Amino acid sequence: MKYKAIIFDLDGVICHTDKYHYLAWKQVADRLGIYFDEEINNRLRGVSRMESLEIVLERCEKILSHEEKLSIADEKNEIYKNLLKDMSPADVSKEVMDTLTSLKNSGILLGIGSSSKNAKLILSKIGLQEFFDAISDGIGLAHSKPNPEVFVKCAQMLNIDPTDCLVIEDAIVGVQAAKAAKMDSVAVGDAAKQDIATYKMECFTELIALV
Ligand code: B16
Ligand code: MG
Repeated sequence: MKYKAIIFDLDGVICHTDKYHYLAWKQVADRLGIYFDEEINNRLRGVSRMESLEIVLERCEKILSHEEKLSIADEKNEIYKNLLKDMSPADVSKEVMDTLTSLKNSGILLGIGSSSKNAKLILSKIGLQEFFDAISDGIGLAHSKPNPEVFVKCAQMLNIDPTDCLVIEDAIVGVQAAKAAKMDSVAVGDAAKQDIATYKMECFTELIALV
């Protein structure tokens, strides 16, 4: 096999809660009278909650204190978590589940590298909290993607050299983070619209031939 480990981004790769991030930010932006649309939401992919808030606030004329910003971020997170409440294993497609199972059976190590502080909550809802060999999430992360920290931490947890890892990402900042970590990457979804990753993938099952 070409790689010893695969590190998956969570949102936009294993499951799709991007629509919930959009709805939650939209509700908060509307309350604050700030313009927000799907194009702005696309810039939030892979970006931490507080950095996402700064992007949302680019169109806010008022200067907010750090405490006010924390409170808005909490408000958004409560709305988002409420939208996650009905998630279940049915939110993982058969194609993704079959591919993950086949890779696991091949003996390659599987990790998660997500910017989300809710990653473990989401994984438990979709029934995959015990599936991965390592989960590197947004909790305790000093730098958000495109910084390589989240992927470097995952490689350390797996006890694997970064150059032996392959990252699967839907965010452009995520592909940049993989590159900065000296890892090859596969772009899906939004990230696949640009030629920045090592590979592009339209269908998840293509991954089996890549590793
Ligand atoms: P939270 P990923 C990222 O997850 C999302 O793509 C991004 O939109 C979100 O702002 C970020 O998590 C932080 O999420 O507010 O739950 O901590 O794609 O890196 O799995
Ligand atoms: Mg993502």
